[in-house]
Formats: sequence, C-alpha cells, structure tokens
Amino acid sequence: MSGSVGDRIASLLQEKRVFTPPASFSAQARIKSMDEYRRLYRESIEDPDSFWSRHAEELHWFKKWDKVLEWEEPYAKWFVGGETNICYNCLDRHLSTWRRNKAAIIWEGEPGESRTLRYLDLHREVCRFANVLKSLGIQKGDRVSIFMGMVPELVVAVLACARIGAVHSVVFGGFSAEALADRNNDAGAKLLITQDGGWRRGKIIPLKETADAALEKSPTVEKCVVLRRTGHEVPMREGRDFWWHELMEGASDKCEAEVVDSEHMLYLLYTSGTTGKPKGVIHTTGGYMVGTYVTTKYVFDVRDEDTYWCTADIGWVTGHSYIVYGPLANGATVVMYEGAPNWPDPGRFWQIVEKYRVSIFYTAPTAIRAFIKWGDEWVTKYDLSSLRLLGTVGEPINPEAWMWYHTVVGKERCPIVDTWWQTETGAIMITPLPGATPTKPGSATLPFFGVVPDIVDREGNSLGPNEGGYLVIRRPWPSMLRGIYGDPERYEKQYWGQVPHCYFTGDGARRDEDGYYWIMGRVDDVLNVSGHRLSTMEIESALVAHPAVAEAAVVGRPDEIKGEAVVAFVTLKGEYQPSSELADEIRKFVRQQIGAHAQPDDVRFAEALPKTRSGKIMRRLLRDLAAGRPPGDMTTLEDFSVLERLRQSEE
Ligand code: 7RM
Repeated sequence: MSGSVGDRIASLLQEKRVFTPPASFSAQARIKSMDEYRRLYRESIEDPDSFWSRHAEELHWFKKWDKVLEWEEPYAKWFVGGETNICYNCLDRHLSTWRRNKAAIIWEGEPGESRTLRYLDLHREVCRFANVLKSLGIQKGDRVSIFMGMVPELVVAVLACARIGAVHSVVFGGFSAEALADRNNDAGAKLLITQDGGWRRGKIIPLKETADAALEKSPTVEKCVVLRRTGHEVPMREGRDFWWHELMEGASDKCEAEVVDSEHMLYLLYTSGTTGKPKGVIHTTGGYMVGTYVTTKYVFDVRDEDTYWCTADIGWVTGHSYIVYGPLANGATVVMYEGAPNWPDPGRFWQIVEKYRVSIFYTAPTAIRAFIKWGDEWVTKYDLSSLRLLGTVGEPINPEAWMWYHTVVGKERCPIVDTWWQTETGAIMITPLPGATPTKPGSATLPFFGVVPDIVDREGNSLGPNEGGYLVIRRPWPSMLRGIYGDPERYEKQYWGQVPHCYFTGDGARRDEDGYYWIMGRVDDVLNVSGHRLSTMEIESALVAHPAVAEAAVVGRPDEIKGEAVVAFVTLKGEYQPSSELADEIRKFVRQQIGAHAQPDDVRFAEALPKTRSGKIMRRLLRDLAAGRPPGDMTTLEDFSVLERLRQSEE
C-alpha cells in the first residue's frame, strides 16, 4: 500500500523533471533556442504560405505550384499546380553534388553481411528496376503491392514505383496470406513484389510461400517479381513469377523520372481502424515530400556527417517517412538492418551502432523496454560514443524507460525526441526540436511548425491545462492523408465527422501548464502492441472464423514490454470444451489469419461475454478484468452473473 503511494509520488516527481538541450548541441543545431522555435512556429501559423514555400523551394519542382494550399474541408490540396517527383528529389537531386559518392544506404543483413549503396548506386538500381516495372506493364497510377523483408531492394522497389508514378502499397512481411490478399484486393494491385524469404532470428520467413497463398485469392494481381535473398527453393509459376535478378540483367539504367502533379497519389498504406476492414490511407506526392523533408531536417537535425538509423520496418509508416523519403530527400546516410534486435544476442542493435558509428538513433518504446529487461550489460559493452541524438515513436514512453534511454544509451549527453504522429499524419506532428525544446520524460512536448493541435471535448471545446480529452488537429498540414482508398465516406466520418471542423486523431491526451502534450493512448477499440496498431475487430473476426469459437471479444492488457498485450475472451460452440490445447490452437489460428504480431497472448474461455442491454459487448469491463483491476461502472451491464462467472474462470 505505502509502496504504491510512494511509486506514484516518485513518478510525479519524475514528470516534473526537465532536461534542457546540451549547449554544445544547441550551438550547432538548426533551431538553437525556444525563441527561434517560437518565431518560426508563429510564422508557420500566421503566414503559412511563406513558411511552406520557402521550405518547398529547397526541393526540386519541374513546375512551381500556383497556390500553397486549397482547403475545402475535409479535402486539402497542397502546392496546387506544382509538378515534381519524390524519387527525383531523393536521388537525382544529389547526383549533381558531391553526395553522388556518399553512402545512401548502409545495410546489415541478419546473418552479418554488409552492403553499402552510394547515391549513385541506389539511383542506378532504381532506374533499372523502374524499367523492369515498365516492362511488366506497370504504368502511372497502377497499384503495386510490395511484400518483402528489410533488404535494400525493398527501398529500390518503393523508389522505382515513385519514379514512374505507380502507387506502392507496402505490406509488412509479418502479415498472413489472408491479410496480404485483402490488401491486394482492396488496392486492386496489378503486381506483387516479394522475395523467396527473409531472415529473422536465424530462421527463414517464407515470404514467397505466403505470397503464393495470397495470390490464389488476389485476382487483380497479374505478375509477381521475386527477389532471391535466402536462396532456398521456392516454386515459381511460369508466366506469372519472375526472378528479380533475371529481369534486372537486361534492364537499362536510363529512366527519366515521371513528372507528376503535386497531388498525384504516391502510396497506400493499410492501417487498423475501428472496424475489421483495414483502411488504405492515401498519401500524395508534394505535401508528403515537403512534410517528411522538413521534419527530418529539423527534428533529427540531420547533417551530412551523420549516420542515421531508424530501426522501424518499412512495412509501417515510420519506415516510409523516416527510413526512405525524409532522410533520402535530405541526402542523409541511412543504416538499415534486416533482422531481430536480439539475434544472435540482445547486443545486436548496439553492436551495429558501434560498427557503423551511428549518430542518430530512432526506435520505439517497446524496443527500449525489451532492452531494459535484457539487461544493461548488452548495451554498455559497446562503444556508443558516436550517438548524438535519440528518438522514439509508436506509443507513449513511460518516464522510467525514457530515463533509462537517456542515461544508459545516451549517457546523459543526447537529447531525446519523443515524436508523436500517425500513419494518417504522414510526418511528425508533436515533438521536441533537439537543440531548442526542454524535454520532460514521457511528453512529446510541443507542436511542429504548421501544426495546430488542441485538447477538446466531443463538441470541440478546448479544455484547460491538465484536463484529459481528445487530441485533435485544427488545421490541414502538408503531409496529411488525402483519404481512405475507395471509401471517401469513411474518411469524412472517421477523421472529420467526430469533432466539428477538426481532424480527429483517435488519441486521448492532456496539455500541461507549459503547453506540453502528454499522449494517453487510443480512445477507440484499437490496440497498440509494440507500437503497431491492431484492430480488435480484425482479431475478433479471425477468432470467430475458427470452427470452435462462437463469439469473441479482444481487449488490450497493459504489458511491460509490448505496451499492450492481446487478450481474447471467447465463448465456444456447444460441442467444444475449453482446454489449453484448444487455446493454443486458437492462438495459432489467429497467427495464420493475420500474422504473428496479432496472435493473442491469452485466450480466455468464457460461458458468456458481458453485454449491454442493446447487446454491445462491454469491452471496458473485459479490459479491467484482463488488467486485474476492479471493474468500473456496471450500470449498463445486462447480466451481472456473467462477470462473476468470468472472474471465476480465471484459474
Ligand atoms: C508513427 C506511428 C499511431 C498511433 C498514435 C498514438 C501512437 C505514436 C507516439 C504515440 C505517444 C508517441 N503511426 N503513438 N507515436 N503515442 N507518443 N510519441 O506510430 O499509425 O502506426 O500509430 O501510435 O496512439 O495515434 S501509427
């Protein structure tokens, strides 16, 4: 009892701690003080045209825009009338400078091999693969699904699509055949790019096998390009499947970048929403390019001397914006790693930092918590003196993990940028600027330039300091999503129909007396497991597809490492009896249906699920139960005995 009170006071005390950027960091940073931040922020709000034009002009446009923003709620057009190409800006733009021989990508395979692609090399590979895409009949506007591991060719494939104006849809390599087929079908993809397999914890992830199963149910996909990575035998279907290396052999390395309109669709990325069906978030070219370029420049303060490593997978938005587009548009040197953080041992990340002298390191709280668990010795045995800036993204970081990151990894020298943003926002929205913003452990701090967040109630009234409410964004920003693919209504309702005239983030948050934002997590039925958004509905539909399951409800339970763990409450059909074998079978079934990341940590059998009178499952009560908390308000519960029986079934 006294311990818990003491803990609360301790964490309150920690929250009051403020870390100002080291003077030496600020001295060389692009934004050196809060005064400078405030001045630029004010300009970005009061005169957005001038702010965004000045920054957009640092990039290449084949034709300059006529108008910075056209806003017809809820549809935005940025850099209207402008013509550009994001691949040109990530590659060609650097070839006329000394950067042509600079490393663009330094890649480390999980088994330990290393490859470096200079900007020249990456440009050549991208041009060749762009010609391959053309030879396979891919044209501007066609959708291309990419189902690969973290290999340089994934970046080549993404940039080659952008180069010819094709729309890429990268599907995380951990997804199941079902999930991949759903995404292929929703996007109407014409081509799938995959590989034989990828390396993960010393084992082969059978990507081609999964792709083959998905292709059985993906009628729009005509052809499939397969990269040889692991070299194990995979079936190739004549006329449909083509080896990457064979197609590349004859391909010319001359391919002009397609000139596209600023609002030309760049990519789709599927993300979880509150219904079972994943949403294809649409990003377009000009605004997204400027947004990722500018945030990378100021938030990571990337220099030509830096070696920058974002540990995300390119299957998630963080990889799109902060491995590929933002850093390459800035001409940065990017480290890319194929495998697991604890293979062959938990020192792998830090060994990579030492080996390549990484100076900027961007990872997720879930990884940080795993390292805390594995023990400091795995970190401290490596020379991390090259690090100068640390970042986190994906979920709220608890102050304890922040302090560990600051002391054990950063040796109290490196600012930490806790960056809040979403697939939908395209780029970082709330974040410290490392040379300017005093940081508080656990707070994403202040809005980036041009971003007007607010904390509101359902009606859109702004709330006062430290009052919890909905996090909304009051104005359009360049990298915002332009819609949900094939479902404009869902876009309008989900994001702009919840709070009048505001973009609804789905996150709860509060703002403290200094105007700092503290993100509290999702307010909808979306879980955040290891920084990945999972829809409870999607997992539930997978569960009820199992022959033994009658009804299912999925909730999150706080988890030290993953942020949230997946707990599934299921009722069984009459003829089935609960058993641990069946629980295991059901867990594996979900894994097959969606992917390993969605596999329930617990399957708990129940005789019935707690429901309201109108028949809605009361997930809130299940969440309390899963977390071992006393249940909150039960007034709408129809049958009280249900909860009692659920509790008894815990043993
Ligand atoms: C980039 C990304 C978005 C959701 C978002 C939040 C949570 C992300 C932070 C965070 C607290 C952060 N895109 N989230 N970053 N919560 N502090 N710094 O993660 O679309 O996959 O997820 O992630 O709930 O709404 S995402």
